[in-house]
Amino acid sequence: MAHVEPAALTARRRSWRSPHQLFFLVIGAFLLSRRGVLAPVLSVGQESQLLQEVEQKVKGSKVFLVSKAYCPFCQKAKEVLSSLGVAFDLLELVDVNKQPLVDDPEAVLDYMQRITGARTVPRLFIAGKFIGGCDDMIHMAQSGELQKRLKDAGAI
Ligand SMILES: N[C@@H](CCC(=O)N[C@@H](CS)C(=O)NCC(=O)O)C(=O)O
Repeated sequence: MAHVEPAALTARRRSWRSPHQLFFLVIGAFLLSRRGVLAPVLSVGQESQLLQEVEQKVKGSKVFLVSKAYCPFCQKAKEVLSSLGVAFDLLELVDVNKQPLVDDPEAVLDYMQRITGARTVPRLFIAGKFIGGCDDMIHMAQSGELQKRLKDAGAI
């Protein structure tokens, strides 16, 4: 005679097996991540924390400049802002030797590409609005438009 397992017993077996499966899944993911196999996936959280901070600066700062320390256009942009007496938030992605100063400069540049249409530096934001790069800043300063935007933002 065929042995028929009561439905309640089968259900219990299924339910005690799933925590074990979950356990092995977590251990497996942990081991793979230590070997670097899942590193690109698991680092997304970290990377997005940086981008969240950048987004906060873009939206929350009166004046926010994304820069690379070795870049002559960025140095000019900083000079323009300083000559107008503006205190600004500065994000230096790399130092004068092109060494990274943040976890992932490329991710920030990708984000700049997404929100401003280009990944060159400098990128200037006033009151949450993208203004332009160095050439734009110089032209706007010559016409007085930059000073107006800064005044409207309460930055000067
Ligand atoms: N015409 C641009 C020039 C900016 C520029 O070329 N910046 C360089 C760094 S000095 C850059 O970002 N190059 C692209 C790259 O490094 O990926 C401006 O006025 O902002």
